[in-house]
Amino acid sequence: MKRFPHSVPRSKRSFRSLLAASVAAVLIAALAGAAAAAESRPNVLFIMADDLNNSMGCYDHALVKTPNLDRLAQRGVRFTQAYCQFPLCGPSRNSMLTGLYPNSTGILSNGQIFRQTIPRHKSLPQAFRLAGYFAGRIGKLYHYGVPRSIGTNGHDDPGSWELELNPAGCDRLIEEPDIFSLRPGQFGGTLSWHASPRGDLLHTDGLLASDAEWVLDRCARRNDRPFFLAVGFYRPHTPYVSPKKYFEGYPKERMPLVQGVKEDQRDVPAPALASRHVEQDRMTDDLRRQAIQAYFASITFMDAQVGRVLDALDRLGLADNTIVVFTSDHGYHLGEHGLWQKMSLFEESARVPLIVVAPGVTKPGGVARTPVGLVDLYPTLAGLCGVDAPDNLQGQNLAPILADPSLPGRGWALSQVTRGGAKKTTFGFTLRTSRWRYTEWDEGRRGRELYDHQNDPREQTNLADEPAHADRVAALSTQLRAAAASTLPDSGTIPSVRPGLWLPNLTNP
Ligand SMILES: [Ca+2]
Ligand SMILES: [Ca+2]
Repeated sequence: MKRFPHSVPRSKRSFRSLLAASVAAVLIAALAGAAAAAESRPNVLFIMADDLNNSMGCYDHALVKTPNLDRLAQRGVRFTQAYCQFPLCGPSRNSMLTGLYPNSTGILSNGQIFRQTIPRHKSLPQAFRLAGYFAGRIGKLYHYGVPRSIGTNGHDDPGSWELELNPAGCDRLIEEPDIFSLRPGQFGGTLSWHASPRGDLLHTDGLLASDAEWVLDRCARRNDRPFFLAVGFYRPHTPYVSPKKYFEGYPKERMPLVQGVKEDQRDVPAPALASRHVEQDRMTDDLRRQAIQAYFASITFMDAQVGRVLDALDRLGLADNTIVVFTSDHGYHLGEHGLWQKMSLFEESARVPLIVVAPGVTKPGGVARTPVGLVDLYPTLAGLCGVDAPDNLQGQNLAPILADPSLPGRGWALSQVTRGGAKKTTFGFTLRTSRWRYTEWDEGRRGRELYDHQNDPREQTNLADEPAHADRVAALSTQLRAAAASTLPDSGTIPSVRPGLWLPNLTNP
């Protein structure tokens, strides 16, 4: 006859109940583990600035104050040699968000979207959305005409998001008549600025940060799905409008002017300087100082708004499980080589800030000095989050470098730009290695440039025609052409923009 439990000696009984309790605990732990596994995929907070070069505190700029981005950099890895693939909003953003070089997106100018060339390609946020993430966008991720399209979806891709927010602030809706411009009435394509009497919260970027706080709060309370939240600030893109107090942090007389431009330009091939604007050549030193002051003020204003978003992430307890990326779509000239704005292949225009904080992967205060590209972000984020990515992505996964910033990775970055009109387009390609920048215009037919960053970080002396560097030029040319060839799709040709596909309708707000 079987013994009843009451006859079991006390010690054994407690052993059995312990065993049962342990089994239950293991089961509960396993179930909880499965649930945790589903929920523990990290969130992504993808923050961009527009037209921001590396004028930031954490990139050792002597004047520009970016305390919030500096503190973000302290939490993770700062890349000192990150480059865009095309120094213009639309081509750069389409490349970054598709994980393909411009030669494979076919987007080589503004006002277009990759759905017009490769409509079936899965974008970065779309991949997250289809993997069960909540994917949202606030502000500018794909191209926008700034400032005209602020308040609209811009040249957006609806398939990328399930939430889009497009705030428009006083900079767009009230103060445009007050903005000074080198070309009166035009604000986006030329230098223009305004010290606003209104406070942060009334400006478009202030509204963006408020919207981000609101969305993050919702994500924190409804944490059944991880999120991919993209926040695209508009500053410091022209017009450089920010509250007056930010201008006061940069006394005009202290703004640095580039000297020796005429001498510098002598060894530069003409296409390298073709992004010049006549009205910018004619600026007085006083106007130059005003422009730089306003650009720097816009950066610090944007930084303050980023700080509000990062504070929300901390306050809501999301920081420990959220990957944060901060970058810009391309760099920016402030008079170097006689150039302003973008569309050049010099360092100031091709280089971007890039900060990545990946909890459990990055360590605080990391600095990666190897060349990387914005095209690398898609495979990196998809890899970190276990999200299925298309097979044809062309960037490298930066996860090993995030874990160990001393690793060399691929070791080069490639950027390109177009010259000439739509009917007679030629390309400039530039290859950046850790030491050298090598550039070819129209496959060398319209000039070459070689700069030694170890001895010439401002790219003042073009060494391409120096006999002493002939072997180096030949080797870099071979490397550049192989890299450029690798940016084409399998068909070998750049996809053309096809009419009849998605064409956003832009209206003023
Ligand atoms: Ca831009
Ligand atoms: Ca020069």
